[in-house]
Amino acid sequence: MKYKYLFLSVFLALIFVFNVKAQGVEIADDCLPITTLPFMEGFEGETFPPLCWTRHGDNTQWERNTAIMRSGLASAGIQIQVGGGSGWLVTQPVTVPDDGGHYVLKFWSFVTGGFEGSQPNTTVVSVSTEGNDDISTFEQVKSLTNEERPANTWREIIVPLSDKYAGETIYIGFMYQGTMMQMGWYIDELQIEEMSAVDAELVSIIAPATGTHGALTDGETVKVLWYQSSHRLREHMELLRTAKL
Ligand SMILES: [Ca+2]
Repeated sequence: MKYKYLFLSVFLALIFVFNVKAQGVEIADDCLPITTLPFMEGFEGETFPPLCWTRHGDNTQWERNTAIMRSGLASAGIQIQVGGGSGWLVTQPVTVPDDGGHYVLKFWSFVTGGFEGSQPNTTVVSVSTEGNDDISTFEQVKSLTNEERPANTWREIIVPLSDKYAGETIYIGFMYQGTMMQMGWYIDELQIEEMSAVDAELVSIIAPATGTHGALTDGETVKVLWYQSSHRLREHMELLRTAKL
C-alpha cells in the first residue's frame, strides 16, 4: 500500500512537471499578433532579437547594441563586416486596427556615416502580411531619404500604416545593406500607435471664454490649445496671440 501511494505521488508530480513544461513551451511558441496599441520596443531586454522577432542576414546581422542608443541602455543595430552585406530585423506580428484611425510606425534612426558615406548603403522598411520567416514576401513601404539620414544623428521616422494595412496583421522588416565596413544602421524607440492625420490641429479655445474668435477687439488676447501630431509626445501647447485690427 505504501508503494502504491509513493507511485501515485511520483506520477502526479510528473504530470505537474510536464504540464508546467508544456505550458511554458506553448507560451514561448505562441507568437500571437499584438492587438493592443500602442506597441513599443526599445530593445532594453537582453534577449535579441526580442521574443517572436526574427533576423536574417549573411555575414552581417542585427544585434543588440549598447554603445549607440536613443534612450535606455540599448538599441538594435547592424554593422557591416568585411566584404559588405545585408541584414533584416523583423518584428512580431501586429494587427493594424480597422477603426478609421490613422496608425503609424514610428522609430528613431541613426545611420553611421549617413548617406554621405563613400559607399552606397540602403536603409529600407518593408512589410509582409504573410510572416517573418521569408523575406521574399516583404513589400517596401519606406526608403529613408538623404535628409532623413544625416551622419551620426538620431532622426525620428514616421511611416503611415492605415492606408494599406488597416485590418491586416503585419510584420515590419528593417533592411540595411552596405558595402563599407563599420558603417551601420541603428534603430530605437520603435512604436506603433494612432496619431492625428493632420500635422497640427486646434484642440480648444480657452480665451475668450465664448470659444469664438470671430469678434475680436483690438488688443484682445486669444489663448488656444493645440497639438502638433508630429511631436512624439503630443504635448499640448498654448499659443498667445494678440489681434491687430
Ligand atoms: Ca533603447
